[in-house]
Amino acid sequence: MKLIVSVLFVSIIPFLPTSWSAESLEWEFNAPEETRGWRGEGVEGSRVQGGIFQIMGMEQFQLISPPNLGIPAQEDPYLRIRFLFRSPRYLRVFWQPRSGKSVLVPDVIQPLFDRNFHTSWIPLTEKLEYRDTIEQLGLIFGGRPGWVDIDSIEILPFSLSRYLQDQWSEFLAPRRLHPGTINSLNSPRLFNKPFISWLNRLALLILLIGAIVYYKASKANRVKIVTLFGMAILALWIIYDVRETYSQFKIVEEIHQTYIQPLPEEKTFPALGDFYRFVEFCRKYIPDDSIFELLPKPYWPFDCRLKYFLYPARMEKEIVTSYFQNLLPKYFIVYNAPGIIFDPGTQRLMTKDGKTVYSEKGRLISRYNPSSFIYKAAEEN
Ligand SMILES: [Ca+2]
Repeated sequence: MKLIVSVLFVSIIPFLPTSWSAESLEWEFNAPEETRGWRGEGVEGSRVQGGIFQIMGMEQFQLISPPNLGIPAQEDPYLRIRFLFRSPRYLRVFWQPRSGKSVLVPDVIQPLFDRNFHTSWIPLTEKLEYRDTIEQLGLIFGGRPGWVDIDSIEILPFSLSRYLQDQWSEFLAPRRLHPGTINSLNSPRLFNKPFISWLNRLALLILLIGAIVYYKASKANRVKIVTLFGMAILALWIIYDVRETYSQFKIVEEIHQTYIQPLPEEKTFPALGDFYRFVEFCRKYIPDDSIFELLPKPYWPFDCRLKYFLYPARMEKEIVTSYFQNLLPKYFIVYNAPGIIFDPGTQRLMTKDGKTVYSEKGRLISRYNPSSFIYKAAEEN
C-alpha cells in the first residue's frame, strides 16, 4: 500500500532528475563473469545459462552481492529483481550499511508459481531513517529447498515510468497452459495484488457511494441512480471478462503453436510431451504376445495409457506372470529415465548406480532417445 501511495504522490510531481547513477549496479547475468563478487550461503549449485543466473539451495539460502557498493541510503534506492522461483516460498532482502548492524527490509516477496518470470520493486530504505550508505546487499530465499532463476538484479532510484512498465507487463503476463486451465479462472497481478481484488474493492466503493447517493436523492431520481451504479458494476465485470478473454486467447494461441501446428513427428501434448510419439515407437517393437514392464515405477500418467495403447500385449502384473509363467517374452520399456541404463558389457538392465538390477541378461531392442529405450529379457529355456 505504501508503494501505491508513493506512486500517486510521485505522479503528481514532475519527474525529478536523480543524483546518483545506477549504471554499475545492474547485473544482467549474460555471462558467467557477471556473477563475480556474488557469493552464496547454503547454496548447493549455481550456473549461468541463457542470460539467467540459476541457483539451487537448501531450505534457506542466501545470495550476497559484491561489497563496497557505496549507495547513499538517503536517495531511497530500490531493488528491482526479475526472477522465477522454482521451489522457494519467499524472498527477503537485507543490506549492510558502512557502520552498524545489517538492516532487514520489511517487504517479503511471495512468488506466484505460474512458470513466468516476475519483476519486483523493493524499497530498501524507510524515508529519512538512514543516513548511511548501502555497502552490500543480501537476498534470502527460503521455505523450500530448490532452484531460483534470476534474470536480472538492479539497485536504482525509483523510476515511475519503468515501474509502470513492469506493472503493465505483470498485468499482461500470459497464463501458462496446464491440464486444469480449462476449469479455472485466473487473475493477473497488478501493483502486487490480484487484479480481481482491485475490482472487488472498486465494486465495494461503488456500492457504498451508490447507497449514500440513493438515500440522499429524491424519490423520483432513485431509479436512475440504481441504474447508473448498476451499470458501473457491470462495467467492472466486463473489464475483468475482457482480461480473461485475452488470457484464453493466449492459451489458444499456445495450443495452436505448440500442439496443432507442428508436424506429426514434432508434436507434443500438454503434460504428456512427446509420449504419443513414444507410443508409436513401442507399438513397432512390442509384439502382441508379450509382457512388458514400464520403468521407472510407478510412472503415472504414462503407465495406464501405455497399458491401453499396447493391448493385447500385457503389462507386467503378478496375476499375468503367474498365468503365463515363462511362455511369453518379457520386455522392459524405459521412458525418459537417465538413471536407468543398459550395460552392454554384462547385458544387464540396471540403475546407473548399480543398486537395482532389473534384468540380468537380455538385449537392447531399440533406442528412442538417450534416456528412453526398449530392452528384451533373455528367454529361459
Ligand atoms: Ca538476464
